[in-house]
Amino acid sequence: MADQTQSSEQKRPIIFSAMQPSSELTLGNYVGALKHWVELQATYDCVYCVVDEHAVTIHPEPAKLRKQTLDLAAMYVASGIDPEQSVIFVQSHVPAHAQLAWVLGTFTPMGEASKMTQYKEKSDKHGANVGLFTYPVLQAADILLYQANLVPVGEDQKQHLELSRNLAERFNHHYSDTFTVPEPHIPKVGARVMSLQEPEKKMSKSDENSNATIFLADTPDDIRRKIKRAVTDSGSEIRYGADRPAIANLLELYHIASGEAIGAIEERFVGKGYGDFKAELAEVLIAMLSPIRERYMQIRNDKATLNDILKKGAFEANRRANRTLRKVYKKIGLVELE
Ligand code: ATP
Ligand code: LTN
Repeated sequence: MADQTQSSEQKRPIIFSAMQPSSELTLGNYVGALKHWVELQATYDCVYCVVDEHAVTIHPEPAKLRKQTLDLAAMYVASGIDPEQSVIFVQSHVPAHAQLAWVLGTFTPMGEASKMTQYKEKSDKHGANVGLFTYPVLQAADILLYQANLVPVGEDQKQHLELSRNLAERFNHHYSDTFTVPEPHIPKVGARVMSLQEPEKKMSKSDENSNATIFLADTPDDIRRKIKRAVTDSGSEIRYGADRPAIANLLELYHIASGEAIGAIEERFVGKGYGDFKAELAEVLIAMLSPIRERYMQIRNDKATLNDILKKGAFEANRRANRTLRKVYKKIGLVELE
């Protein structure tokens, strides 16, 4: 068994991705990220992390951070990430992330770090600190430690990925081949779930309007209520079009949840109204999300199993990460004791 893991790890290309435990997950996080992460397990050697050290850059309440870290890990498993097949772990359980980030920081020109747009947005909102400034360097350490070939992320993370690539290339060039240069893996259009209340905005966990966002932990009744209240476009046709952003978003959700082609859905609803369409949409969404919610509640309430999953993940992640870190330390001239 151990040999099998070893050889598949060598053969299959490596995926690394992560989310911050900064709040409850939404349907957008599932459709735009987790669902892909689950599918990628069939082809890749996957490493999925809960980045709690990134989350502390804005000083969340400690009890809340602890809870949300375990919530997110449980949601990974509930969504279908298989701890027997993929590595699931918490960033702070692997000291090598902070250790490599230190080294990579010395290869990051001030000018390059200053260009990061997420830093500018976050420091406007939360006040600037050095941790927020070096956030993308820690992100590069996350990725490079595992020799990831591909990193599935949203469009907004492209700039951070570019920094990770530059750092890998710079280090490899300065010393010798050490890091795999990672490629971003950005889902195709359609993987952007829009708000149910303002369809020109993406669905976001931080939306103030509670009807705008479906959370993965929502009950079937919550989902029915939110879909019923979702805004629609003028006219009454169930037709996809760029001029009809609200209904286009709902049709895409129907397509994602049921697997039925958008054209076929449109045809079935010719002559029917929004009411019928929304009632069916709520049911297909419930069919997709209910098993996740049930598994989530089961795993989240089974502290011992969740702890074991994260312990096993931390063990494997430390093994892989330390292999890379040792190489780096050796190349830059740090003394290794006999
Ligand atoms: P916020 O709502 O506070 O802006 P967020 O929900 O975008 O945060 P992130 O931690 O930035 O949360 O995103 C985690 C992952 O989920 C990213 O890969 C991101 O691309 C994806 N994601 C988030 N919202 C959506 C959405 N509405 N549609 C598709 N993918 C999404
Ligand atoms: N910055 C990312 C979260 C993140 C990440 C990573 C994503 C931290 N480290 C490594 C991919 C790979 C975000 O805000 N979504």
